[in-house]
Amino acid sequence: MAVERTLSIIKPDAVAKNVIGEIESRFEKAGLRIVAMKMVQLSQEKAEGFYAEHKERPFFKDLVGFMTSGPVVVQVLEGENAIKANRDLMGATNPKEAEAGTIRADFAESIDANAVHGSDSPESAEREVSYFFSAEEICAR
Ligand code: RTP
Ligand code: MG
Repeated sequence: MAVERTLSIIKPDAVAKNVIGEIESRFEKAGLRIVAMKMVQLSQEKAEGFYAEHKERPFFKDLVGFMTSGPVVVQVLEGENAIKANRDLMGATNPKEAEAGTIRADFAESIDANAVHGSDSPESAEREVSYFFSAEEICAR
């Protein structure tokens, strides 16, 4: 097993619900470490660039509108198989399909307001981590 880093975002709905700590706790209990973290209000441009892979999709405008609707917590999680481990903790994109006990099953309202983001591959993790953090902002153990 390999130690990986992945980008995690606590989305505006979960920040508004005041469940940042409960979500972080799930990462920590699963053995993932937070090695970089900040709370930010995304600009439209920053959100569009982040989700550029979806720019031709019908939900793109709503997605960008939602991601800029309030502050988010952006963080780097580190651990064994961190990319998949985080996706497993998150649950399915649509909370109605998310397994019981996952973050989206417990905290998300809808496919749009679905509480968290997690990188979906080593390539996207690398791109997404460097989209938000410089090397000096990541605190390696
Ligand atoms: P994320 O990127 O946010 O971690 O979510 P994901 O990998 O599970 O889903 P993805 O396919 O990358 O889609 C990104 C976000 O777009 C919204 N979405 N809406 N209405 C729809 O059919 C639809 N499909 C996707 C979701 O909020 C999803 O998290
Ligand atoms: Mg995705």
